[in-house]
Amino acid sequence: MHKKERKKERKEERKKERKLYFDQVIKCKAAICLEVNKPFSIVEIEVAPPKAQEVRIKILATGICRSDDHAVNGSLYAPFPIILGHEAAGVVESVGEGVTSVKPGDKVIPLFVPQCGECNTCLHPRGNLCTRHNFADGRGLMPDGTSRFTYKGKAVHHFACTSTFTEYTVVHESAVAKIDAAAPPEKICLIGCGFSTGYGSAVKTAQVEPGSTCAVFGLGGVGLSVVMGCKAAGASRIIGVDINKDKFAKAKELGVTDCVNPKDFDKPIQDVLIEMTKGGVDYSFEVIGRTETMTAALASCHMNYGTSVIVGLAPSASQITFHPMLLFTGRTWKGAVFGSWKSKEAVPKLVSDFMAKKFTLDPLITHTLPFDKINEGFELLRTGKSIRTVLLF
Ligand code: COD
Ligand code: ZN
Repeated sequence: MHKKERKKERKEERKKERKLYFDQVIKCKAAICLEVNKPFSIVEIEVAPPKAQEVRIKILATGICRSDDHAVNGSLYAPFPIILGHEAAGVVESVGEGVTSVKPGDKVIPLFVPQCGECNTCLHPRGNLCTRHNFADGRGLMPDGTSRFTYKGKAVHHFACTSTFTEYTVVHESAVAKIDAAAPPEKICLIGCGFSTGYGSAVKTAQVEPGSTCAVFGLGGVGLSVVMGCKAAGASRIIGVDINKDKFAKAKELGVTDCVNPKDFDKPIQDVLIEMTKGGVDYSFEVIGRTETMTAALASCHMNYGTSVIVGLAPSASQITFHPMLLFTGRTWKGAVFGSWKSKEAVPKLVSDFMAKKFTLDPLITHTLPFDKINEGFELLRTGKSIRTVLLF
């Protein structure tokens, strides 16, 4: 073939490829956070097709989690403009080259803690924070260093390997799990974060045993999920600790046997719990995110054999000072993200357990709103009126 003709042919091919690419770009509605502390803007964005090993998902329902608000107000670092949201359920719209674990039409939950299945952590029987795909790297980009979102011609950042405040998102294959097609998205979206984080802290991180005594500090949505986990594990006494007494009624419904408000006492809360339990609890959980309550929860568990689990995330600049005697005398101090679950394998099982009625999510969902009312949903969270708000598309 003549050189000139070959050049022309290649040009045509590239044109076709570009056309195919733009034919596959989806224009859809998304809630963008343009700057720190600004309300969400509902705008039309472009979502590029998934590259190799990536999956494009149509989001059906997404929960609003405290960590999204931490990103809005700057206490959790996030690069702006950004599409937040990390607790959702959806359907696979298309897949990139090489994707084998999901196909178009599959119902899925995006995973903010990915599981590649091949790194040292994923291969270890216990670890769950994939070392290949760091959930907290803060770059706000896909693993290849680029974004799939465009707004007014400029790239928009991804969040926590997921970005679910949009009608369509793109995630890496390691950050999505196929679930039961019959599962109700408006409920099981909570398995993507809040529920699994709390429930797993009790049944997997602490491995609460039947007959044990537990104390849960903070009775928000995650704390209530810890309560459910303690109950499922057979705890015989569950002490709920909260400074807001309005939280006690629901906590009791879910299995809390004793409610304690630190404001009702003029001595440290650990002394109250040690007295109540004649020496301290077997397991304590800090589900507030404050360093003072983390140390109080540790001190509340029995020396010799008590275990305390940190579930809440403290402000990034904070440090803890505590007397080494607290650990020297035998207590164990642990922490966990996403309830220690290996996400890709555990999430489908948790959904099956929900379908088999092994636990309920209804008590956690206090509000359901259309996606456009996202700012209203965040106000409900900030004013303490909601446990979880689920946004529907
Ligand atoms: N003593 C007792 N109770 C308190 C105190 C106190 N000093 N201060 C606040 N509380 C109570 C509040 O009244 C409230 O009821 C509860 O503590 C906190 O509940 P919420 O509703 O604010 O929060 P949750 O349950 O939705 O989430 C709490 C976390 C601490 C888990 C969350 O904020 C967090 O830190 N998340 C990051 C940890 C993580 O793993 N996240 C996964 C990705 S999101
Ligand atoms: Zn979350």
